[in-house]
Amino acid sequence: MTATPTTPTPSATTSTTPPTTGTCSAYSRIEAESYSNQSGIITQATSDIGGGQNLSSIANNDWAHYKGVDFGTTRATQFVARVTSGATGGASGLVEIRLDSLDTAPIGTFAIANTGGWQSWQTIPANISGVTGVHNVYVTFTS
Ligand SMILES: [Ca+2]
Repeated sequence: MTATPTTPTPSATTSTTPPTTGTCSAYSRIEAESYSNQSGIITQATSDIGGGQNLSSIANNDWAHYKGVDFGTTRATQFVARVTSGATGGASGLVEIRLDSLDTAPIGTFAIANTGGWQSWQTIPANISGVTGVHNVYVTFTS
């Protein structure tokens, strides 16, 4: 199994006014390690901007869950993540974003290939399918 350490930071972007309600705004930075629950993931110190921690040891079928993320009333159409990967041999990981259940169809996906090292951070945007309201966000990993 190929480990693909990545640190998605679920934060939607839009040109509209951010919402002010909900347990956690989709329009502010959400630290990946602030998950409510997860499977297969560990946290470690990060060299990314701002320090703190990142998710690590991410492998196939691992996931992280973020409770009560408020997307507001205007459709959010982009998800932006900070990621890094030192995977070699052309290996890449697929990140899928789901709402409210691990079994729902993804609202957005993006792939992560080698970024130049395991602490070589890049910002990756992904389109999402117009999300409003408060949701439990699941980020799942396939490699
Ligand atoms: Ca972090």
